[in-house]
Amino acid sequence: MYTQGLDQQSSEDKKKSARDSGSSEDAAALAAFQKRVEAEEKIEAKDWMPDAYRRTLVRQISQHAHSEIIGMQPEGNWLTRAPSLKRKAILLAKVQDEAGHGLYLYSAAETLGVSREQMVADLLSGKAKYSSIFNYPTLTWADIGAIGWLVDGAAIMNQVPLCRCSYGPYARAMVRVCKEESFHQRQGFEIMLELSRGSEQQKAMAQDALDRWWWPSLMMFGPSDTDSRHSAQSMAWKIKRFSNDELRQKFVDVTVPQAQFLGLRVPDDKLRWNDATEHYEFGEIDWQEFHDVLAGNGPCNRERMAKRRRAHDEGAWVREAAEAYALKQAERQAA
Ligand code: BYC
Repeated sequence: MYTQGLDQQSSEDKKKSARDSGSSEDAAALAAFQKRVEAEEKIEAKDWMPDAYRRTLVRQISQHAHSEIIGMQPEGNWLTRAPSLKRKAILLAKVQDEAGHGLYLYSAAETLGVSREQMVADLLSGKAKYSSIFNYPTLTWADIGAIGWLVDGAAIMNQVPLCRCSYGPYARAMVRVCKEESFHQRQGFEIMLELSRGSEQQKAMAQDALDRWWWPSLMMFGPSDTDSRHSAQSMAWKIKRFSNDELRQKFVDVTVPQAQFLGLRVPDDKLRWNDATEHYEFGEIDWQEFHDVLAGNGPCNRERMAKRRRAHDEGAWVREAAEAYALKQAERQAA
């Protein structure tokens, strides 16, 4: 047993130094890994994986987790102003789900060897990104409808394929996240339906929310394929199953008929159905706006980060209490 352990250790060491030195064993390990990915085998936490695959996953999963956590803020803004007790209970459940998604995703990223503390530090220092969409304000109750309908709708389009991601822990976390996102999307659409069938003023609120959230929702899918620096490699590794533009197109094709059903106008003069391609054509996205938001200069970037930092500081006592409790439990068990 002991010898076998040593043998395994030394062969692992050999593999590692071969990888580090970029020798032919490195190429063999990469080829074997790619073969597993092609065969649709799930890669698990303890399996060998290329460093770049690990880094890509940590980047994407932690960005996804941060998006869920920051994403609680725009809707949280309406918890105390929801128009009825029922609406408040539904919204509260949705915002709590988002906290839960953040936690599953941090756990999935931790399986790759990064600590929660490190990920949170990267968010708070501004090093790590979160989704651009959460840097827009929620000005009226209709924005809560638009977020559920459009933002969660876009999230589902992007995340359902992630249930088939090659990395097992991420793929499995996404199954439950997607089920919950489905409920979120429906509650948003239902708010929009009620408003668009209501008074002229309510209908105008719904239209105004669609006007403000449409283009930022299209930006959620990321840069166009020609500018997406990670897509080609992430698709080869089967982390991503569709390109940014493919998912954006699917979203437009599904969502435009929903807007028509609501009797609302999508704010795009170039939007038209193409019989030949059987897709909607749509206007050019304002990529300057997207880059400004990513650079920290969106309408609410500073507010969102300031609130997150404050919440983190104010929660210090909870983390300390949990650590003290865990220590006490461990001491009791040891005794
Ligand atoms: N916002 O090469 P690309 C939710 C960055 S939360 C900000 O295409 P990739 C919800 C990208 O990170 C939903 N940054 O990258 C919660 C990269 O920068 P770095 C959040 C963006 O990774 C609460 C650079 O641009 N969903 O549903 O191949 C309430 C180049 O892009 C954005 C996820 O996180 C953006 N929109 O593709 C309601 C899904 N787009 O890292 C709802 C998981 C791109 O090189 N993530 N960037 O500095 C993904 O699927 C992919 O990471 C993306 C980007 C499609 C977003």
